[in-house]
Amino acid sequence: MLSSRLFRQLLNGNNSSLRAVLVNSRLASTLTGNESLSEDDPEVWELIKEEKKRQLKGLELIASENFCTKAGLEALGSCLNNKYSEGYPGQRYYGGTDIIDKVEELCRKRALDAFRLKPEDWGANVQPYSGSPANFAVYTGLLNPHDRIMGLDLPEGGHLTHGFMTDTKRISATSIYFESMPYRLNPKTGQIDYDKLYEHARLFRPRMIIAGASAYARLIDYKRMREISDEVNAVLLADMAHISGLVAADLIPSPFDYCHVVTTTTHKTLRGPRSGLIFFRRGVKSINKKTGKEIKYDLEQRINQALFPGLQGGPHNHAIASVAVALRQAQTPEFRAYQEKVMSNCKTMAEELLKRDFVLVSGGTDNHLVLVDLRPKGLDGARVETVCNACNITVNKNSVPGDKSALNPGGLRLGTPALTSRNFMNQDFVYVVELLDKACAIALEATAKSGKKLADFKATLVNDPEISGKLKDLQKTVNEFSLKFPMPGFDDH
Ligand code: DSN
Repeated sequence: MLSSRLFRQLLNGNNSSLRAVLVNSRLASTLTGNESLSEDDPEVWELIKEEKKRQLKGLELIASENFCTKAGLEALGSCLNNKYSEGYPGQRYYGGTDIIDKVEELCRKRALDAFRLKPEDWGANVQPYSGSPANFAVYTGLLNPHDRIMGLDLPEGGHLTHGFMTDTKRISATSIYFESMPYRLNPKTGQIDYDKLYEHARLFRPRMIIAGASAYARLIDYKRMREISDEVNAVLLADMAHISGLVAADLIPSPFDYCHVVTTTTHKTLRGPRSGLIFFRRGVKSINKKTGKEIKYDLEQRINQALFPGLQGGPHNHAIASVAVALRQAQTPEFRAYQEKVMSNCKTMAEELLKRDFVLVSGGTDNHLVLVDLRPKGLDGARVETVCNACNITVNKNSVPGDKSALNPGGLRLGTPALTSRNFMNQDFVYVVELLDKACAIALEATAKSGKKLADFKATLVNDPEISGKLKDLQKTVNEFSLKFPMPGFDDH
């Protein structure tokens, strides 16, 4: 019997008559579906192994990334992927969904438990494919086209789906279908300017205000945001994607105390698979002053209908099961200890950066990330990201307040969740900052040699023997250091 690999090699070779014989022979049916990935598709297998090596030997500092657990990945790669189940538990458009119903119910229950919510006060939709679809489902369910929304401006730390547009273009669909007006940071403090938000909300009269961010190192004052929302009769939506792990661990103020609706991704601090969740209030919203009758929230049906059938099709049941796994983990003491370490490591990272004269937007951090303003050092995000990439330090360039161009931003966003999942401790982050500082020194040196153009800068990194030598040395140091640490997940993929 030919191995699948040899069979494929022969099939893909130049000998057309051999190919014809193989295709017509019973050998062509050797694909049983039970071949391992390495046997069935060595090309994809090799790429996955390559990516695993990249993750292992690098320093992952992208604040929104994490390493999903082996258990979570197992659920993700399970037979639940095979099942269609449009609808919700008990009301499906397909047969054979009894078990799927149980999986989804379990996930919904764990979603409430993980955030200490009572089912009479809150409900959860666990079907969003990720954070952006979750947000769009909330807008679709609760707003009319062209209703007004206010979110933190993207260049100030907000998210695309909070209504991002520029002077010349409506970039996010959330600014195409709805009218958006941003709120911003106080330039002096680097923190959300709630007074301005209040002033502008009273003029703009939004139907929804969004509390949430992608690159904000401070805590959000949900109480204040609810007061502003109430004043203008707006729904308050919290997008807690970045911080949901910290909220689940009860280490920072919870958006559930004040918001009407809460969305999140599940793969950032929460450390699950790539997916999304929506939480909505249930029960009594207010009492009618004239009649004395209770007025109930009507968020649940509107959001559920918007998500399905409004926007999505079949739920990703494998992802839902994997989210359930993450949500159970999120209720353990180990998870809380992990999140404490995420925050403590982040404090250490911020302190070490400040010691090395880096400027941090808002001056520090209260969560899992820091936003570094590189401009005072004569650097920008693109240059430092490029140098870091060449030495396997993975970061992302980020706008900082006052940036003129989103394509060439002046900042760098750094987060601790991923490396903390690899057991990095405070002293390890001291060293991580030392390595980052070395990368910045190389970036400065290359800038001095290459001038203003990014293309010239990139060419200098490759062509200047002194610079490329320093890059290689730094890469070696990074690799040797990173490879000492374990990583959640499968051994080689
Ligand atoms: N891409 C995510 C982040 O990096 O924050 C948000 O969607």
